[in-house]
Amino acid sequence: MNLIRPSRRHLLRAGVAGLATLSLGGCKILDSLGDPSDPTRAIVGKADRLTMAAQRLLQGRDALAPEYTRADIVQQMRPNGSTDPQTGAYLKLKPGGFADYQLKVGGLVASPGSFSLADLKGMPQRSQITRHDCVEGWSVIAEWTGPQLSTVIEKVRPKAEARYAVFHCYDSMGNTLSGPQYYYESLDMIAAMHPQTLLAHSLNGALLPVENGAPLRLRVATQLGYKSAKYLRAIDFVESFADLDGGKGGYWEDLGYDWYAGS
Ligand SMILES: Nc1nc2c(c(=O)[nH]1)N[C@H]1C(S)=C(S)[C@@H](COP(=O)(O)O)O[C@H]1N2
Ligand SMILES: [Mo]
Repeated sequence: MNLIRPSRRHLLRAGVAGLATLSLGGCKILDSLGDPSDPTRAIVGKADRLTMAAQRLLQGRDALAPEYTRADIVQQMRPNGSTDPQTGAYLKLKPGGFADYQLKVGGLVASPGSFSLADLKGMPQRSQITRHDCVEGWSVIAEWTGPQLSTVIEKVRPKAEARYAVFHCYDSMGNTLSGPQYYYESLDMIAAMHPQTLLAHSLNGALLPVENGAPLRLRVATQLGYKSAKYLRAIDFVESFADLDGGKGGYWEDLGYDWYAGS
């Protein structure tokens, strides 16, 4: 703690005070997970009270999200946002059961690559049962399986200038003057390399249904639901996302949500 400068110490104290007064008031939690007043469970709104720096200092940058058991999976993953993309490229892939799917990974990397589902399934796999918290005030526990994003990152080898991974999706959220508004998200390298950040192809032991992001979605166990981009098309490593769409690093961020959605 003696590394913390006074300004940050002040910030931290404010953060801890915020934590102590958190509650889940107004939130509908679908899963019954014990005592809702336990501050480690209170997620909605926490990102507003703690800055990313303070939270990472408090928890450690590799702090793990809680993992659960199969007995804690009490319902299906509730689909939200896009549930049936209608863009041309997606509709071309879907009838063949996504057999021709390729995840393109490029940008500021030494070795750009394209990965089929077989490639991704051939990498070391991780299954984790974690809670998904949507800012709308609901949570669901589900089991996600796929390679860690870090495995793919090690293959493409981002250059030193790469600061963010940007995730481009197949689904359009509507149209703008310059064309479809595709869903997108971004993570910094710490979150991208986190052991619980997965490229998930399976949900609760079965292939990912279309409504939950088939054939591949990002699963960020340590942050709120909107960071877990579904229908992944490409991952691009960039130095800055300021010139991308609304410039805030994600579809919902452009509409005002926090970029760092630590939970
Ligand atoms: N491509 C894409 N990813 C997305 C969304 C979306 O609309 N499009 N919605 C986000 C939000 S707000 C949530 S809560 C989760 C919902 O995931 P689910 O449909 O599997 O429950 O996906 C996130 N990722
Ligand atoms: Mo959400």
